[in-house]
Amino acid sequence: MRDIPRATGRNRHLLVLTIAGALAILALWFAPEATAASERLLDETDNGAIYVAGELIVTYKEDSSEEAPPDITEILPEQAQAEVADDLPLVNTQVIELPGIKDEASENVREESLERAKEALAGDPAVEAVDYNYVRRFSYTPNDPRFRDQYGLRQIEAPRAWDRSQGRAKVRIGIVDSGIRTSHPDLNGKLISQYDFGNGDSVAEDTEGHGTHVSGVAAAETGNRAGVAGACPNCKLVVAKVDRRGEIDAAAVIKGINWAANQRAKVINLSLGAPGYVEAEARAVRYAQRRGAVVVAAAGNANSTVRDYPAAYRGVLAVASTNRAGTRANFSNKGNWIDVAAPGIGILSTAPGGYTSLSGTSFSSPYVAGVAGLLASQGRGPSAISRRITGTATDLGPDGRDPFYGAGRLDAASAVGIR
Ligand SMILES: [Ca+2]
Ligand SMILES: [Ca+2]
Ligand SMILES: [Ca+2]
Ligand SMILES: [Ca+2]
Repeated sequence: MRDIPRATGRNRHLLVLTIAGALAILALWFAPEATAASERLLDETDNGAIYVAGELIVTYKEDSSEEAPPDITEILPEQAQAEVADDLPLVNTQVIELPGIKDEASENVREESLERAKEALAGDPAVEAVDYNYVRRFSYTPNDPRFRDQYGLRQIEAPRAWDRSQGRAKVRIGIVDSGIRTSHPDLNGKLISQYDFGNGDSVAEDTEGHGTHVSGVAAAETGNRAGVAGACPNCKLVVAKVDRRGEIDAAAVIKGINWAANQRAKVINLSLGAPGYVEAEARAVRYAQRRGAVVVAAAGNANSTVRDYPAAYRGVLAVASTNRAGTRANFSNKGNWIDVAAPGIGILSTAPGGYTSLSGTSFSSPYVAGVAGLLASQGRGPSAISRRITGTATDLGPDGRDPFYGAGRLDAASAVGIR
């Protein structure tokens, strides 16, 4: 009755170890700098409530409060390795941790084992109640005054995602674009490094306003009581300027991608493109991926099925635009090479002289890049991030993957693991 069903038999253990070993190797391969297990392992009840895996809150009967609580851990079988993790004497309660259950690889086995343990403990006469250590959250709404005008962040469920993760400052998003206004009050703490490949100097001044806007969509200073919020509030930026007076060529883009990868960007955003395949550019994308960066690109604004590059290179997340109503923006390119969609009409963000609203797939792409930054902050590598972004998108238009929305509209909350 009290037996906790976990991995039974030696073969099962070996299998679990082998899988764990393989996963560890994969994790290293995809994310050499990933800090795995940076967040607590969470499980879920049948009705969707989320709790800390392998933990129980045991509350003793009030009349036993004069005495020390009984050693409740003895009730459980040895494999559960139950131990008291915390005492809460004012409510006559202990937090019990069960590493033998927590370390179980299978979510189902973990959940069933903990339920058994919960029932076993609840049967003890000294025990009043046994509960899961349910997760509670801050309801984070940023204090940035213009946040109310950022419908795009609400549409992609960014505020709910931020309850789970606001990103980490060690995660750098590479912006390969027209540069950045570094003195902007909503960007001035964000820049790690910059280079100007258009003019061949070390200052990526933004004369177009495009890169400043894109930078803000991805990672504007958030929660600073100023201006707008960014999709990845805590991510930092490395910015490559690749235009010269607004003109861009593939050679400059290649240099920008290479540089951003070498600056250890975990995400590279390319809000630029046009038709015309360049092998070296495809190779620059592969180099960046090998260095641990996920590459995200605007699908283009020609309302065309002709492939835009870099968006259509293999492995790049090609981002189409949706509007405020949640349907396709009429300029957005289409085709089976589109991966995902994000808001792209009337997007408010940082401008060299303040703030402005702009439209285009250029401003959809950095939403995806920002959410990729949240996912990189959770320790995921480029392939996992791509799969996560497309796998959790909200299906729009024709059922399933389609040429207009790809997998659907970006859902930041689902992507970071909030259901
Ligand atoms: Ca310059
Ligand atoms: Ca702000
Ligand atoms: Ca793609
Ligand atoms: Ca669809």
